[in-house]
Amino acid sequence: MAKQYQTLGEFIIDNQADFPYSSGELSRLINSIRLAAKVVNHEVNKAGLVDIIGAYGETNIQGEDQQKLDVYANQKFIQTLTNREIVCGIASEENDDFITISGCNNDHKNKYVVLMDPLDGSSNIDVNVSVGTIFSVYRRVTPIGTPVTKEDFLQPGNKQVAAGYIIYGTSTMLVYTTGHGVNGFTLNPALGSWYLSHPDMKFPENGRIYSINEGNYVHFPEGVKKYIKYCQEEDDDRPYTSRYIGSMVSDIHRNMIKGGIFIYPKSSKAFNGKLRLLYECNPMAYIIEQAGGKASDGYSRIMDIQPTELHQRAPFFAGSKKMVEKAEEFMRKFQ
Ligand code: AHM
Ligand code: MG
Repeated sequence: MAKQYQTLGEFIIDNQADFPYSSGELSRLINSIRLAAKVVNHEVNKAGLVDIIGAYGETNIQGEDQQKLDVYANQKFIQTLTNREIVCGIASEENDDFITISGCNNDHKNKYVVLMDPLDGSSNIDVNVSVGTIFSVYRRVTPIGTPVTKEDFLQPGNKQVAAGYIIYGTSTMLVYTTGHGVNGFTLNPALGSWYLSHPDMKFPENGRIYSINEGNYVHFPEGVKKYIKYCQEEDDDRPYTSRYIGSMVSDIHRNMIKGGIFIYPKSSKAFNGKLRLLYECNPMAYIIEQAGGKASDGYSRIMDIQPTELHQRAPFFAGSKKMVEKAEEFMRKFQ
């Protein structure tokens, strides 16, 4: 039960019983994430002040330039997650392969794997626009006591035990779910504490915002083109409003509060779209569904896709249930 002025620490303790497995473990895991988030937030906040913006000079597996803050955030999250005896493996957008964490006795006894995008929307850093961190947590499927394998990471989204995002925006928020609704905490930077500011977040069933990179219009499938035209038509509550930040975390966070749909479809240039299934689409889909929204690839549920690759991409249609259903209707009709 949400209480006024509750801190994240108090909230975790009060809600430990909600976690289906060992409650102490989840607390330690969320604790390490909240700590890394504070450290990264501190660095993101002074991005314009010190010489930390700009390209790092290397490219990641997707061939994209890595920004210095991407690398920094990646290191901080890996460090803090490694220090607690709870995570046995980490997969990150910034690492070609997954990382094995053996535990201090080198016994591979830890039970959870974390998949993350340490700094999503990082092209926005240089222009002082909100960025985010996304994380997804699974229980390992290989036997405890053995090193993690790819199988532990290639689980469908419906097997997630926790997921969340951090948004480094006008204020910094941590929003997460363990399968019992979605709660949002805002960081008080003076005190360094997270306070429950958005208890039991709900995606409005319908909305009036559509978020899509319309610059790619000519490359979109017919169903998406027709849906965009539908959003722009005059009728009842339409035309809708177009809002696209280019940071998925921020776009979806806004739509969750105001009601809307976020689409990153496949296109004639990118057959599976751009966003990564395991550490971008799945965790956001878990949060969205837990808040009463819907997330699909245009035809079926994102969280039911069986992954085959760590960095695989998926088309993403996510947000207010009625809007996603309408977009799917167009996808089916104009296949
Ligand atoms: P990134 O992980 O390399 O930052 O890319 C993901 C981001 C999303 O946050 C955002 O929705 C999308 O890329 C924007 O892409 P585009 O510029 O093609 O619209
Ligand atoms: Mg990303």
